[in-house]
Amino acid sequence: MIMKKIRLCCFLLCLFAVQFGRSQEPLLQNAYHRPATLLNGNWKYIIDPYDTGYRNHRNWLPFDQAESTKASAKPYYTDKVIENPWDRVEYNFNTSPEIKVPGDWNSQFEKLEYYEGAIWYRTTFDYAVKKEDNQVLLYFGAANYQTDVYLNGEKVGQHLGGFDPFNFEVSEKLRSKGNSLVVRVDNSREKHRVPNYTTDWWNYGGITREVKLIEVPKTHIQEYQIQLDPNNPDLIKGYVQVSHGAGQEVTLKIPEARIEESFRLDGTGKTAFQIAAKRIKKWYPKRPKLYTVEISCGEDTLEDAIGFRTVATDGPNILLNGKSIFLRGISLHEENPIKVGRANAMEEARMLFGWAQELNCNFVRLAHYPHNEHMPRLADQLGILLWEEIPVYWGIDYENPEAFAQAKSQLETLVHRDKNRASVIVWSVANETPEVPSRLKFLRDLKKIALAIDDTRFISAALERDEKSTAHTVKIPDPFAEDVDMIACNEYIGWYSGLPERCAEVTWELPHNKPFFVSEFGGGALYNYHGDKLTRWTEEYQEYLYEEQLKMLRKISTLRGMTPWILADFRSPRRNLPLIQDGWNRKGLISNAGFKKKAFYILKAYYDEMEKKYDYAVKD
Ligand code: GCB
Repeated sequence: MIMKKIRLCCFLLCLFAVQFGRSQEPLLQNAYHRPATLLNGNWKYIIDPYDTGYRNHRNWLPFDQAESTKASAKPYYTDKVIENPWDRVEYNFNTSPEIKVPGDWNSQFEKLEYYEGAIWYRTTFDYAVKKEDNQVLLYFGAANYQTDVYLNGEKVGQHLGGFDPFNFEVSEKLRSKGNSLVVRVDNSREKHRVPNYTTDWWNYGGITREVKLIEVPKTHIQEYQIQLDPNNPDLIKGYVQVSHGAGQEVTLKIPEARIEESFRLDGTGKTAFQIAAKRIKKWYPKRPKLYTVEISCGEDTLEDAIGFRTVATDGPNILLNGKSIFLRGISLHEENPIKVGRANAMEEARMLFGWAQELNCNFVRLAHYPHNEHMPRLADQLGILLWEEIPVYWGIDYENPEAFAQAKSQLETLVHRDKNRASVIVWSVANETPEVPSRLKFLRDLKKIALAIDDTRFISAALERDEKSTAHTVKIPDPFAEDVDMIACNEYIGWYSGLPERCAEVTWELPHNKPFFVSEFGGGALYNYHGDKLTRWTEEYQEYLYEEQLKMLRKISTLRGMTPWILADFRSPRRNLPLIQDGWNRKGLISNAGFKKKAFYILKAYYDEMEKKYDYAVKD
């Protein structure tokens, strides 16, 4: 009975934390271009598998929620210093070891390779506020999964979600000297989290992206959307929202196109506008033209680099700037297989996109969660179109409002963060989710959420086929197919279903008059392992599989692209076959040492051909 009550209590507190407990500020748009003080570097850390520094061991309540325990030295966030010989404090950040921020913990220390649970981080710093009524935001690019943030012993807020950025206002708690910033990160897999128990990727924990302080004037540009009007590409359309900006004037400049316009903000600090898109050259993969856009209001000025293009579907066609295109894509995880670990540096983004370009891709699927903001920004520069997604993956707890709240917040943040990136053309709300009654509403509600922020891109999801190994027809019976703009499907014929020759036996039945897209197919191969084409795990098997897949896919008249699985081998605790997998998913076209497997060249040859067929230039 007591246990039941405690569990109920924990659940309610948890729910409270999701609904109301985040003193999180709305995410600042384009934090990327704001001058900032980086807090990256070597932080102190304490591994806390029993939550000793977080919860009261008697009632399991977090110390930061139980009034009675506030004065105690136990919570690690108080960052207690041992002052007297008789002090009883059973932790000490000052004498604890150091860990790199940003960086996942698993790849930094062997003892943490498989660790799932909580780790405490601490850094100290001085900070001089530039102007008295400025706001200072503490910004995290991402931390996986639950992050509790404390500044100078006080709770700043909590964030749930492993791959999305968040920021808290810390102006009131900041000191000019000797700040103690303590961050608890917990990557436990839980039923109501998104994703939940099982993923086919490594559950890298920790502060995986940069941490910085951003100081903005009280009246500052909070968010904006600036792009071509999808219905009239002669117009630039958008809005600007200014925090504390009611009634003020906002100016928008695109100097290279000699555009300069001013608008009056309404009572909520917002203005919507339309400007003639004269002298604007369109963005497209062969010519990824970006313009410096400058927005200013009062003392605040912010620059962005924005490309202008339209994207639409017309029956089975995908139209970029009005011309039909084929998405020559590849899926990739945000992982550096050579270093091993979560990728977080710009050079790593360049390496991953560089490989995709060698394959002659014009499209990348950023699987299976929001990647670092520098990925879409670099894609904008390189002319790579993108599919972005949230980790609504396999078994999600659809009935649970908390799971929905977490999926919603991840999707909102992603769409909000990247809605000005020309490269991004697809918001995907799910990957291979099993059909259960509550799931359809869950996905439809997510679709509404994405569209409410940005209705100019495609909504999609990686759906499943119903192919039975004996049937000759492949269908996509998923009712969510009605709701998506692009029918995307993960198949794996020739790997999980039959041998590669099966591809020749099946016919696809696709009644939808929409673009068809294969979001995944592939098979595993260990680099430099050779044999005949029917010996699984050889490069020859994978090569044969790609040949047969492409023959099959060529026959589908509505096919407008694909992102085979996957660019490079990646770490997964589900892949345990000794001598072949050893903890790696081997479906990469590139090995974990960066070497290309035979199948790489099969796909590249096909993409070279598709490039010629669909190549186009826009008259500006
Ligand atoms: C899938 C999943 C992907 C897996 C892949 C595989 O369908 O979407 O995350 O890694 O299959 O290798 O089985």
